[in-house]
Amino acid sequence: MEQTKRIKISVLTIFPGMFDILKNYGVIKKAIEKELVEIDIFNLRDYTTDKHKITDKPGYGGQNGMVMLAEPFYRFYDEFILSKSHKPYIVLPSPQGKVFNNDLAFELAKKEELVFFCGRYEGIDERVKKIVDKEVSIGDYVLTGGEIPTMVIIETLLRFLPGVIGSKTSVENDSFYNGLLDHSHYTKPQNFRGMKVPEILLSGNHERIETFRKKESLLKTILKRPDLFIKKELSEEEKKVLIVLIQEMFNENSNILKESHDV
Ligand code: 6GU
Repeated sequence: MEQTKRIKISVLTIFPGMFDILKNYGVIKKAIEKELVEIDIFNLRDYTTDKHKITDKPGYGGQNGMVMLAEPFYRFYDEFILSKSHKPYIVLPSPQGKVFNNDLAFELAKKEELVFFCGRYEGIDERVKKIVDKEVSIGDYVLTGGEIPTMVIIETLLRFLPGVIGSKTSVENDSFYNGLLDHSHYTKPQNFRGMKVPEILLSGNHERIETFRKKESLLKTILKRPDLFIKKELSEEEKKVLIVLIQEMFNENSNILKESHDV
């Protein structure tokens, strides 16, 4: 039995309804049902102080656009966070944050409790950042709010919780987990519109299949994401697979070697 770890996630947003999409489908819905994760959505408007429940005002300094007020975030912090014995880890999705990747998702998945502050419009009053543990960006482009990035981050980190994805090996084989892209996948039929499944996958020889997949993973990474390959520390086994791959290429195409000698 894999050890069960539970994680509690709270989200503060002016659009609570957006998170129905995250909570009501597929793997995350099942994870909630299995009580591996609790996801609670809080409406930022419930933490405003005026009768119109205003969450933003024009920014100081003559800039265009609205800035989200610090007060509702601090009220949530005082009421919800300070009351706890263990302080949750607060994430602020923002284009100015550390760029999100699998390693950061893995780190976040280790926390017992996470809170996401979703900003909108031009931004959030800078003073909110004082109570934030980490600003996280999902890439070098700008979205109108933190809700979709929050969902991206939650979905990614939940895949690392034991029990959320059916088998541990399918998470470990995923792209990026070991610094390489995933190998290709096929299902029935064996011949689809003239395109055949590689024979080796039908052979039943698990060792050869494993080597074939490692070769594919290495080759795909080199060809499609050389930046990842440069950062990758190769294991002895991976080096052996690469050697065989290169040997095979040169055996079939031995001209390359000859030409380079002829120069
Ligand atoms: Cl986390 N927020 C917003 N608003 N835009 C982004 C982002 C986050 N990451 C990339 N672009």
